[in-house]
Amino acid sequence: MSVHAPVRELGYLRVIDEEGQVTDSSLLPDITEGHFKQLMERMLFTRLWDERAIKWTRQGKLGFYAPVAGQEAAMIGSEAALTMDDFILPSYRDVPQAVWHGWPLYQAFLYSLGHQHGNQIPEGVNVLPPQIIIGAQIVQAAGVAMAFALRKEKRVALAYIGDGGTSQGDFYEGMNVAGVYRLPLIVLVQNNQFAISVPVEKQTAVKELAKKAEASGMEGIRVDGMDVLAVYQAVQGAVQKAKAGEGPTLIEALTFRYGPHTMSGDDPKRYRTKELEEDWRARDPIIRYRKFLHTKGWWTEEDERKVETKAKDEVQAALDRANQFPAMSMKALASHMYAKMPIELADQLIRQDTKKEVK
Ligand SMILES: Cc1ncc(C[n+]2csc(CCOP(=O)(O)OP(=O)(O)O)c2C)c(N)n1
Repeated sequence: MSVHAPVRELGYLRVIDEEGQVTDSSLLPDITEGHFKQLMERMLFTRLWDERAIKWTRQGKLGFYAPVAGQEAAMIGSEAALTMDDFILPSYRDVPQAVWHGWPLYQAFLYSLGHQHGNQIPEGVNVLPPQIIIGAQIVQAAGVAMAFALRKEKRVALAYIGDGGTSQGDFYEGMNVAGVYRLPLIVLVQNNQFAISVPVEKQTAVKELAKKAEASGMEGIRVDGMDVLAVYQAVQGAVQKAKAGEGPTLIEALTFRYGPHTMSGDDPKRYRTKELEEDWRARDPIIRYRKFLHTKGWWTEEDERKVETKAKDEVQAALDRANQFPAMSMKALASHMYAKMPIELADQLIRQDTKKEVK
């Protein structure tokens, strides 16, 4: 069983504490009341959507699903610090950021159902399909950032990766290129403490993942990933720096996923203690941010109800729309991959068709 240093003993950027109290008012982002509220609306919507998606996966209404509860501050705070012109490269868990950045929710459900239309990101939406290959998005993100630099466009690429992903070769390769060419890249590491069942201290020897930035000659920042304002501030600073031509940043957000790794049979009880889970739940990003908004007088029961109704309706409507798509054929899975279908694959498809006829 893993032993973790309590997060509060480690050095990191934090704007509000667990009680919603501001730690240092000079750290508060310079944004409007509406913008402060929007962070709450999006985190709450995401939590409710996650609850539905978990339920629907259990009922067989969705396919692949990676729960996000606990990580909303890291996800929503980082996306909110971008402009829609900036580019997001998500991993399989980073569906909320991709959706808030313009990927239609019904397509996210089609992705979950394994339908190819899910990954056909609409023209003008600056998001790549969620990456399943751990670490591969960091190399791609360095490429996207290089394109922005070559075209002299004031845009950044933001790539998401987990703690486990920072042990992959692709992570180091992408970081190295970004560092040496001073590319407008932000790598946001959501350190949720586990790579499936492997605790972070068992898969990498460095204590602070932010230090992995040093080897690439880039700045590394550590933030409280349960504090949406800390994440927002760190990413916004990194965006400004990148757009001023001052290079890439690695941000490590300390967070926790409450649920299983994915809905495909993972049981966190086998590798995490109840105490550890309770310790992290006490830092919940939504509860603490709600307290902060209450002290400002910016959040009411009515605001809460409105988001609940909106989430319920929109998430259901998105699933209904996804369900209207005709199921994909086995042939469609392979047909667009090759100019000339390999004989083994053609053979399998013929057998598949014959099996159906026999039934
Ligand atoms: C290259 C590669 N190796 C292994 C896997 C199998 N795999 C899927 S998720 C995962 C753990 C990733 O953990 P982490 O990077 O911490 O991200 P998290 O799921 O916690 O968000 C692994 C090993 C994979 N998808 N790709």
